[in-house]
Amino acid sequence: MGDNEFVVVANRLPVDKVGDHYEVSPGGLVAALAPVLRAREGCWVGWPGTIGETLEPFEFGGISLLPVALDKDDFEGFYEGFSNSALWPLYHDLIVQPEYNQAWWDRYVAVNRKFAEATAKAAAKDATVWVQDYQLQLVPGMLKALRPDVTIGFFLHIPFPAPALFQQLPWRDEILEGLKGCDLIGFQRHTDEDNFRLLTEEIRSGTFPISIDSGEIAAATNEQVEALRSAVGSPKHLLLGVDRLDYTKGILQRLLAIESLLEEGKLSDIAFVQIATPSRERIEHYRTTRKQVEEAIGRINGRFGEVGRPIVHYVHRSVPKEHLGTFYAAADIMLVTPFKDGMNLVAKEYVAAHPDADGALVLSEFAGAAVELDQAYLCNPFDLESVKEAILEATDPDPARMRHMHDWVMEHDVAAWAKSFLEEL
Ligand code: GDG
Repeated sequence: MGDNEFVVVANRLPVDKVGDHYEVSPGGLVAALAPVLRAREGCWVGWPGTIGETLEPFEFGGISLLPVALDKDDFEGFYEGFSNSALWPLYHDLIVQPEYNQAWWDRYVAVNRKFAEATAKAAAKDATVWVQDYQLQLVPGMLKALRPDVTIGFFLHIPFPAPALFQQLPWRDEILEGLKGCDLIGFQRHTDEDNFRLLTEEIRSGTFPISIDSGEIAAATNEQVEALRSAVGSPKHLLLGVDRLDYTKGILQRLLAIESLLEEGKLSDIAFVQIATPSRERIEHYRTTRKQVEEAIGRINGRFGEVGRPIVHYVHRSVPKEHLGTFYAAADIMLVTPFKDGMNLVAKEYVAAHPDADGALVLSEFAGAAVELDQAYLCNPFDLESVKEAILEATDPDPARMRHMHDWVMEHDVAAWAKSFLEEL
């Protein structure tokens, strides 16, 4: 038993190794939880992101971090394998075929046990523990067995599938048993919660749509915005996409919609900036997606670009947070077109970056964000015509719609999200 009154358990610690030292990775989750962790003698249990490295607990920005070591087999079986090649596609409604593999499952169990044991050691008597996301669904059950005194919350950041899909999973009973160890399970949308409740009503559940640190979206100056717009040829309409390069995000679909609009002559004088952060690059489906996206970009530029004036400006790197703010502010139309997404924070970040109510958001109905941001130009990414229509509508936006969404996002930030979950717990 430890002395931490509040423990956050997540696959990743909120740090990244830069050279030979660690830096805090500035995500919304850490921004929301840091004050709670500081106020309540808390710690964060997670993997530091380096394979095969065993680290001692360390302190960062007033938060104690408790590293869980993963070796190469853990990384491949638990992370790339079971979490991202079985659970991820299954929970996103089979956009690609999940792969069910016994050895990966065994690693998933073993790694969840490591996390549960580390948490059991760190938590004070009667502590509150908050477990995050699909990689750690067995932790609540394992932890409850080790430490019946602690109160356990669980939040699922990604969608929860309909029972007919969930039941494909060879280890569906074990996952449900694992989740039943918690005292409260939280989902992004009511539909996710409803899907879960069709399987069991034994645990308390709730819907808590996650948000962003709305006040922290880097403000951009007029000079920065102008410099960016002129760098892409001062187009009439600047379109933007910002995503991890993941097959759930519908990047190819938005490219095809733009290509088709250009072909039909319905759209002209545009530039499209697509920032696609490298993600899970050793997994085959991610490589295929990248190939298709890059092929489409090449084709579109070849067909419709001019020398020195391409249509699509493609960045396959991570961009510093401060620069993202400039991209958001400069974009006339933000394209968020996932086939399925738990929430999609990019949509909320774009809205937060438009205090003057300019700009327009094209948003998939299948993103969790569409529930709150219902004033966006909504589309169905499975229907190319619907994406095209939404883009055309967004070329002449109604500022009242952005105003409404901006006010909503500023008020419902990630701190409010964390507070509502923890109060319910
Ligand atoms: C999962 C769920 C749910 C992106 N590129 C860069 C960069 N980003 C930042 C964005 C945003 C975050 O990454 C991405 O968050 P999303 O919510 O859009 O998507 P996932 O990564 O799939 O997140 C999702 C989320 O968990 C939270 O619950 O909303 O549904 O899938 O904050 O700004 N940040 C920087 N450079 C980049 O190039 N600095």
